Amino acid sequence: MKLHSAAPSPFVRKVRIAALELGLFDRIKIIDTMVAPGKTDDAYGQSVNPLRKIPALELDDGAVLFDSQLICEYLDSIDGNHRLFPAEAEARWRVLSGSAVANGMMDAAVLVRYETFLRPEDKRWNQWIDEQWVKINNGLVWFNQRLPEAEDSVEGIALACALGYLDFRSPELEWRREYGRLAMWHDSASARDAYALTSPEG
Ligand SMILES: N[C@@H](CCC(=O)N[C@@H](CS)C(=O)NCC(=O)O)C(=O)O
Repeated sequence: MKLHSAAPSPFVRKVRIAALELGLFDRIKIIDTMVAPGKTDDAYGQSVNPLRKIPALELDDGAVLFDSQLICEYLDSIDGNHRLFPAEAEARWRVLSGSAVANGMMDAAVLVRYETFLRPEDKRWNQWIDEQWVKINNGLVWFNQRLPEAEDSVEGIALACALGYLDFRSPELEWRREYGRLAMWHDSASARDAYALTSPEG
């Protein structure tokens, strides 16, 4: 399998952690793919992912899976033990709700990055940026009150990637000062091999 990737992407990190946790990482070849606005690889949009987003996973039979959540679910199905996506209904809805919030925090953080780092300064819209930060902060409040039950569910993985991306791109946020429970949870999750091996870079 080939995973279209970029080292700083929190969504790619989510898939890499999932593959490491499930013992599937050695079956995946990493392909560096450029998708940042203004620098996109057109051939990738035409032949791999029409949305030109990463991650995308090309299977050995040529089929392509996109969106980190779907790729994680696929990897979990190869493993067959429902480690990332619980089978039992109540646990499953809880994990899927939490991962939707964590994925949304990552979306907002990546959009802020594009808006502040890539968009020319005279074209920026500060109110829109502030609204993305409100989503991120609301997510921090929400998770601080409702920690994931497992560090290695798709919810736990997505939350660790969202928090790791905030540390990486926005250390000035200092979210740990207000969200002590979440900080303790993140310290514990980050000690797992799969998390430590995939710290964001680039
Ligand atoms: N919902 C997607 C989001 C993926 C995503 O936004 N990836 C970013 C890189 S971190 C990207 O491809 N950005 C390029 C673009 O939005 O055009 C997923 O979970 O895989």
